[in-house]
Amino acid sequence: STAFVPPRKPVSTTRSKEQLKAARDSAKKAFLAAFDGIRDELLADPVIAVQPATGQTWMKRVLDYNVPFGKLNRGMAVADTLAVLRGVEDANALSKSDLKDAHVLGWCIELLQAFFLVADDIMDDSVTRRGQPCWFRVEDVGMVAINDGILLESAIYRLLKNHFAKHRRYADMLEVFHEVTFQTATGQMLDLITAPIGKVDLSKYTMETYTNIVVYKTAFYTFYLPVACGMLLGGVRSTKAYDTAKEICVAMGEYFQVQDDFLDCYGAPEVIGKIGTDIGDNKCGWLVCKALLKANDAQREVIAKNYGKPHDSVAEAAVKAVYNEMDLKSEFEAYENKSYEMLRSMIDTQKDLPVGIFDELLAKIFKRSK
Ligand code: GPP
Ligand code: MG
Ligand code: MG
Ligand code: MG
Repeated sequence: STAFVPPRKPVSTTRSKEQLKAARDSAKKAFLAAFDGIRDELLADPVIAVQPATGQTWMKRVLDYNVPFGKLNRGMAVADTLAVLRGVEDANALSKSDLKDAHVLGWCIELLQAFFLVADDIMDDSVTRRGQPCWFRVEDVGMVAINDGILLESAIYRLLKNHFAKHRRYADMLEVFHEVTFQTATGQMLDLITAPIGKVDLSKYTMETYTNIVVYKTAFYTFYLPVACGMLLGGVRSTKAYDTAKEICVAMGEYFQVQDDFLDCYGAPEVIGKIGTDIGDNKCGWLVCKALLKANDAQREVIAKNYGKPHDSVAEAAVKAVYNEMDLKSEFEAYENKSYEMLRSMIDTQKDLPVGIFDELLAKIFKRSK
């Protein structure tokens, strides 16, 4: 396998902040515009099209409620990655056929994300998602949501078959979606069994356990999958390049999930679109792991008494008061700056892929508030 030769100079360095933002907005608009075609294609699927109108309408509702929302960072990262590999300014400058392919794979990733979120919200007993009730909480949905999740996942493989059955990397595409799904479900398993309802065991909440959970449940599907999809479209064959991408994406994913855990407690629900549940759900989250490293006996006692009590706002407030007392916000800020430095150096010292692939990903998440 031959090494990838990166374009000589990152093209975007000459552009102002405003120009970059305008380019990003326009790429997002194009990505969202592609969803209509994706949805219609899925509704026209031979399996769906022969069903009674009630079934077709339900499928449409599942897709429209759960897929084209959120930040869409994962989905758009496919086109961003491909643009860097092609040496063009940004996703907007890709050829029509490259952009189409990147949009299809991008929506496949957003379908995977929709599937995970529908299922995760049932398991975490969450209330809202992306500023609306979780799908399973919608009046006539309930546990039908479990099957809807399976439909969302199945839709990925309909799109892949429709668009890439003859692509030379079709098998690699299928493999990366399957592998990443397996890794994510493994992380979700660890997340759930480390947080049994009604059984609080603070000795389990260590940073080692934590890191392992988040790498599997978040990092692979959030960062490695979009980058790998862009690389497959870009014709990258070197195994080393995929390994390097994985290493950086895993580190980035860990940082991203620490942010998610911080925002679960400190984010504003109107901004993050969801109401935090980690304290009540007994989760092995970053904040509780950090708190237990610093706690004195009294603080540890408060956590032990109040952690893992679902839907108990008094208990939750008591835990949050301890977090505030320990100034975990400052701990998080320090972690955030340290992670940024570490990621920058990982990105800058590797020679297997253009730095631009990771610059954009890092820029989008550094100090994020949602
Ligand atoms: C994030 O956990 C991880 C996922 C959404 C992956 C779920 C995987 C499955 C196989 C269902 P989280 O519960 O912290 O996310 P959020 O805060 O968005 O609910
Ligand atoms: Mg969860
Ligand atoms: Mg959750
Ligand atoms: Mg969370």
